Amino acid sequence: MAEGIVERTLVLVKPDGVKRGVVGEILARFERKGLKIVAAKLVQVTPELAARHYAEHAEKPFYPGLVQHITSGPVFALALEGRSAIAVVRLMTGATNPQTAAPGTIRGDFGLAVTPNLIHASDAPATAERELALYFGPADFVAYARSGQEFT
Ligand code: D4T
Repeated sequence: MAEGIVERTLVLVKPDGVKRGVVGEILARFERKGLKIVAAKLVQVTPELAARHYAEHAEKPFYPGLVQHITSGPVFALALEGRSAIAVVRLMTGATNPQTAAPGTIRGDFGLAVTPNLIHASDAPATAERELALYFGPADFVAYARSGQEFT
């Protein structure tokens, strides 16, 4: 019955989420869904790391504000693993603008403003691979079996 290949994806709870104290609530949603935490840490993003992470947006008008926000405090970086994890996490994240993100999604349930939109989630396999390598080294990943894995 299991469908979809097992993938890894990067999630960042952005500084607004960390400062508001909703890391636990966000993490709980992913755990409840059946995704496995395979690496996690609190990171103070430097301007250099922000520039590498958001290189594709460098020419966009919102870029300076985006870099200012992501470097304004710690992010909680999380590597999640599971079947179709990239698409599943994007669905749970919701649309970029929390004002139009569907209720039930993280952005739809927790926010109102687009720059402090709570979380970042990788959008494709190549992006996930590149972004995971920005925040984690090979030694950060831990292998273990989640109980109940036969149902996910
Ligand atoms: P990420 O990549 O962070 O999961 O966000 P999305 O995939 O949903 O959205 P995106 O790449 O278009 O934007 C990246 C990041 O920029 C912020 N942003 C975006 C902003 O501050 N102002 C804006 O007008 C837009 C479009 C929010 C997410």
